[in-house]
Amino acid sequence: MSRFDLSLYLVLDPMLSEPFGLIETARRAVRGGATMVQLRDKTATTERMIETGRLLKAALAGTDARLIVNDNVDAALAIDADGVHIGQSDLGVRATRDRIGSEMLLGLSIGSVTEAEALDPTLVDYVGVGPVFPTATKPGHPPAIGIDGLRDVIRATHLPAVAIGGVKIGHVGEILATGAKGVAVVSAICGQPDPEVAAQALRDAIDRSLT
Ligand code: TZP
Ligand code: MG
Repeated sequence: MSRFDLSLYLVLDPMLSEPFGLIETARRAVRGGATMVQLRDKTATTERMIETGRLLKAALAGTDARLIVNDNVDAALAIDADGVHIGQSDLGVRATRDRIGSEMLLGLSIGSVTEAEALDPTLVDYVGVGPVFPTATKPGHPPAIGIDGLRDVIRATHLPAVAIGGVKIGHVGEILATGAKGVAVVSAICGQPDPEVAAQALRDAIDRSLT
């Protein structure tokens, strides 16, 4: 396996994950075929992020799934996560890379060709592109860029890209056809009756599209 596989990227949401909890949701999703798991909690303290992140790391041990921490570099380092994911308004790509060193993965959210052209590809490992479709999971998100917008942004960068925002199983084929290496989802896994079944269905759709 290469260093990381973006094909099915789970972004955890604490509220949507309540039925099983974050750890069990992640465990089930990975059993179903999720390849990346991002701990994203906009309200948690660093202490709590670390606590949850360590449990997640233990739960994912022995799998090929990579653990990424959203925004919080201190937490990512304390957890010894595989990487950090930042947005346009976070610490900044260079400052983040300086803090995490050359080995940890760095993901960056982008939503336009301008942002794709502005990023330094020597500092970033992958991009999250979106929101592709409107979504209730991220209130106040920037306007959705659609499949055409996704294709334009992906063309403007050579970095591997994962598409995010309102992605459901029926979108997998058209998303991967833009050149995206995978789909990132919250509610299509976290909010489902069984995250493993949901992940497995996405996994099957992805594998059908990638072959
Ligand atoms: N960033 C852009 S859209 C989004 C994030 C974190 C939320 C995606 O959630 P969902 O439920 O997969 O639409
Ligand atoms: Mg952020």
